[in-house]
Amino acid sequence: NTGQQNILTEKQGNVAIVTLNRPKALNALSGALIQELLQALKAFDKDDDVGAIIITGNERAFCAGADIAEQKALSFTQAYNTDYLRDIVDSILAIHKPIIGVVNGYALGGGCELAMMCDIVYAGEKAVFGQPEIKLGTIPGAGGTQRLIRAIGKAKAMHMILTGENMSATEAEKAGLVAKVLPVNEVLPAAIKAATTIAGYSRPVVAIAKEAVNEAEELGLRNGLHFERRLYHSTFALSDHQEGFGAFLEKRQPQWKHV
Ligand code: CO8
Repeated sequence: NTGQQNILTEKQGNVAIVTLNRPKALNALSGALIQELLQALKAFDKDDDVGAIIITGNERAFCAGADIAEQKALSFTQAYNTDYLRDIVDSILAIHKPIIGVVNGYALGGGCELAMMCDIVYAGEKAVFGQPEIKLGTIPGAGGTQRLIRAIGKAKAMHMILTGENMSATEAEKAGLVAKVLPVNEVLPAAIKAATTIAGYSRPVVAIAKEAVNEAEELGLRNGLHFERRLYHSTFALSDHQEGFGAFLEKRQPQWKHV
């Protein structure tokens, strides 16, 4: 896509890969990069060939956060009126297909927040997670104070946000921020494999499962269980449900129609 200057996109089978590509600024989230990223995610979400999406960076940096140079010049009113933050948080929440974040190198500030906006995170052994905004005289602005506490608990989240200290990939895995840590060269292939597996299931069922899990962040247990049961029962209306149950009983592989 010739309109893209800050990201690269490709498809491998039914998996779409978006690679942040502003290496000179460690993939910092400029307004232009955010726009391209969101455009690509929305296009892949609509693309019937795509069953899962990967967001990654390069070996040195997944993403070093908001573009500090771009943000420095903003007044309160300009920052308030800048839609980047709201756009990125709301738009990524609205994507139906699962997003896997593949993190090598720095995932700092908005970069750590972007990783947390992904549904699953795979990290390379040298990945570094952090919310260093405090060192710049600000606080996380795209979910850091809200999502980190849910991912790793108050003790560690508060410590990270108030000290600005980073967390290694191994620590992040132990704390529950990432699903898997792998050697640097293996992490993207492993994520593509997982994404291919996910893309091989019924698309509406995958989307419903993602929705149910994400709703757990919003609802109390009783309402969450109720919401889950409603979605569970709704899958009975899918022809893929008939197919999946039938194929099991007939001891054959299911042929999903994604309806
Ligand atoms: N913004 C703009 N440029 C950046 C950023 C950034 N966040 N991070 C690095 N760069 C640039 C550097 O200025 C440098 O450019 P140049 O070569 O022209 O001088 C280049 O990338 C390479 O960086 P370094 O020379 O600093 O590389 P080092 O290996 O010495 O250090 C670090 C790497 C430790 C990652 C260091 O670059 C760093 O600390 N970066 C800033 C990290 C940070 O503070 N991030 C938080 C930003 S605030 C934020 O994210 C608020 C969240 C708001 C939500 C975002 C959604 C829009």
